[in-house]
Amino acid sequence: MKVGKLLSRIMVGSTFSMLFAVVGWGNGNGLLGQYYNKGSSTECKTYPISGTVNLSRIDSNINFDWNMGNPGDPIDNDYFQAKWTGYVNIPTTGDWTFYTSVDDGVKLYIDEALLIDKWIVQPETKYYNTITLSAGFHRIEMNYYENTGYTAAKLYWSGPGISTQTIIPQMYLYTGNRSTEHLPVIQEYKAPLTHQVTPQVIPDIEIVTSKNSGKSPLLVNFSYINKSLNLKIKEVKWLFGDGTFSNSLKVQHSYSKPQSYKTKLLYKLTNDFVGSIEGPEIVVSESFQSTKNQTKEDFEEFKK
Ligand SMILES: [Ca+2]
Ligand SMILES: [Ca+2]
Repeated sequence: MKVGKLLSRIMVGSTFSMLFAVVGWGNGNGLLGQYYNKGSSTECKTYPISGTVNLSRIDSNINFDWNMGNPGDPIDNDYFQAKWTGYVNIPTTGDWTFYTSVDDGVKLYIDEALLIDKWIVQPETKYYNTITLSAGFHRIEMNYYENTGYTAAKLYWSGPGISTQTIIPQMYLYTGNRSTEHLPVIQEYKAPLTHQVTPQVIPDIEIVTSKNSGKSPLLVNFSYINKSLNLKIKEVKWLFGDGTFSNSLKVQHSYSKPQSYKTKLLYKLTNDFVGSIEGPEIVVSESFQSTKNQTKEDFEEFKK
């Protein structure tokens, strides 16, 4: 079928499934998940992962909270490793960000790039890194280990058309025959890799203000909620938008001049990550009492 004819059929709205069949999107089967019992702390930290595969299956995506448990029989609750391999089908060319949230260790590769390299014992921690990818299939490999205690492994992405972090859905993940139907054979990774960069932890911080508008003088309480796992805020700088600032974690600020103020929070985390968040715009309106020569109209306006 010619593309023009196909597109015209799509235009009439009845053949979307045919489009997916043609370009190969939307029918991913997941990634190959291979799990290894390692028996000791030393063994589970050994990389690269090798040895006997004790459990092999297709995982529709990587979105696991095993808590104090395990991925399934016969894998133990502690001291195991896992490797997920396959292809991710990138829908649109552009900058793609991959996020891992793991307890304990992780190494994430896209094609030949080692995007995230945190092969350490840690409580569940999220990291991300960005890579420019062309539309189509790219090799993906996530290596993982659990030492003791809690265990979790998740893989998210965001990119053109996917603005919020989302667990990579099954429809974009391919393994086995599903992937080789579309692909030339890609050789194994070569190490060391040239694309390695330091992964960053994503802070999850929300600004809380007591009010965002009101009449002068306006007193506003500024504070924040830190929802980042395992990360504490070490230093802050509140920018109130009127040229003044404060280094107090929680602070009250008084606005006098009627206008709107753009606020911002600069922060430094315990891992020395430095970031900033735009705060709400504070709108201060005229106080009736504080101004002279009020007209009756002003008074009516003030009452609203
Ligand atoms: Ca465990
Ligand atoms: Ca653990």
